[in-house]
Amino acid sequence: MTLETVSTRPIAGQKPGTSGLRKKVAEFARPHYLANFVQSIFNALGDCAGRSLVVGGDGRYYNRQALQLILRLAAGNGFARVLVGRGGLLSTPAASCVIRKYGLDGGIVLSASHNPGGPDGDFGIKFNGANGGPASESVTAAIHEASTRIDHYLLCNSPDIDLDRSGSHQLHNTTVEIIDPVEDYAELMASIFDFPKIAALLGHKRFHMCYDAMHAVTGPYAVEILEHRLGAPAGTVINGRPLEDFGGGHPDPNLAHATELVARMNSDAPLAFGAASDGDGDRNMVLGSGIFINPCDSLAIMAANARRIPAYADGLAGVARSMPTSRAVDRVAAELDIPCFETPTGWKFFGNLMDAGRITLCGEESFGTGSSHVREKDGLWAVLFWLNLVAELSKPARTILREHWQRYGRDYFTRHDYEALPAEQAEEVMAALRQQLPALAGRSYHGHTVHSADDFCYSDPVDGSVSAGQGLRILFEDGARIVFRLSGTGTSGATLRVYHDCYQRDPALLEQDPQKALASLIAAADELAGIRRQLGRQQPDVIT
Ligand code: G16
Repeated sequence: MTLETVSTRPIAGQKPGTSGLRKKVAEFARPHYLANFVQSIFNALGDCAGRSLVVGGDGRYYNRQALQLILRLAAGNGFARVLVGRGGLLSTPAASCVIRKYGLDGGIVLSASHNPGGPDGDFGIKFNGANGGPASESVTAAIHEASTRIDHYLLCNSPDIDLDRSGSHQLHNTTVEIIDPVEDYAELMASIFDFPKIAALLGHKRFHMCYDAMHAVTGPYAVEILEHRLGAPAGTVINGRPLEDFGGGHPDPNLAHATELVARMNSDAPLAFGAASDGDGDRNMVLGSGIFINPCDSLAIMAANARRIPAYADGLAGVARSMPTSRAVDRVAAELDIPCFETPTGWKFFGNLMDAGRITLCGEESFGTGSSHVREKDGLWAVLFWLNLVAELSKPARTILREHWQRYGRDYFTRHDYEALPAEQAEEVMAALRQQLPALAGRSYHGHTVHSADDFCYSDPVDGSVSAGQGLRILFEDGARIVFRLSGTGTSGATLRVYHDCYQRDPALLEQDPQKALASLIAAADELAGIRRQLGRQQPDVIT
């Protein structure tokens, strides 16, 4: 096995977005593309000799080829130890778990999350640090900077290794260990939740549930945990086999894409509980019988009931949510008298708060909730949290949700996405809106008078770093809010996200369709940004 230095040149556009570098498969498969980026990660880290890493992915098309190349690069760069999930699989939260459990220096996760896969689909790569969490903005900036200066990468000329069998391989000075991707994570879950109680619930003859793994990475995790360890009937997990193209589906756990789950929930024999996860297993959607539990509400309910879960029995240090997420959790935090932080979109912003012990739970409207057990959002963890709660409270999920609204009021929330916009046009709309911000206070739009407006800027309370330009916020005098921002995870053109939320306390008005409850705010957003007028879009592509 020889080591080789391969000459290369910088490739434009290797700038990580909200969550790593996401591009079309065809782009990643271009000569030197992946090797350049991985070497740039290693260059940003400094001397890699003797360091350790975990590598795995969501199993999408190109996962295996990418893994083999990354192992050669890791060996070329002198890593001492690389752990790899068997079959090349590791969910994002499981990778975080492995980094923390084995004290590794970091990890590389191959995934484009909920984006579709296959030869014409998307691929992605992200780097997590020694705390198990997504690289901070300063690290991703250093990686991008390295990618603009790269002139060679270091490769070990070794044959492909068998990813499907557990065991050890030696690539030059690097020991590669193929590990069970599920075991460590399943053990962690058993240490957090009351497994016997959940098992009793799942064994109850009147409790029927369904978990849709969407042919993505959580299939093996859900089968092991829900069916094998907790005794749910075989078949509880549907679409459980990870496929390179996710079976042609879009592994995004929402009402539009988790169609099989939604059909089962609404069938003649409706289920009591349903859940789904995304491509890499960090997102979750939770459904009660006949009801969708909005992720913002889910976070608030978790915070309000955390003490009922064994791992959180002593209470929460604090909570956090991303800025566009509704303020439902803020109300719970106020009642519990614990701190509540508002961060920019992106899980990486929660890491410092968790490492400093300032928060225990956090979440985002984008179907992500998690806790300090790892440093990623965690789909299956959220599902187990809900099951534990249903078992502990002896109440259906829908009742838990309704009682929460009765007690705290309801934060109606909806996000409208306008996808594949010409990037320039989207930037123009945002720039025009940004310019208007100082003049908006006092103006009325469809019955809502603007109280204040700004471009969200976050100062990290732990390290003092400042992240500006994180979304345009329009706050209204009646407490309603609209947020506009461009997505940092898309791969075609630009995606404009418009977030709307308003608060309702009237007990008689808590069960409305959010699109109706927010109709005047949706109209206000259109007028403010000129979505129909300037973008020529009559309706959003996706509503969540
Ligand atoms: C990633 C980030 C999340 C973020 C989401 C959407 O999730 O980890 O923090 O909320 O993207 O980001 P954007 O609005 O910029 O597209 P995932 O599940 O895609 O990795």
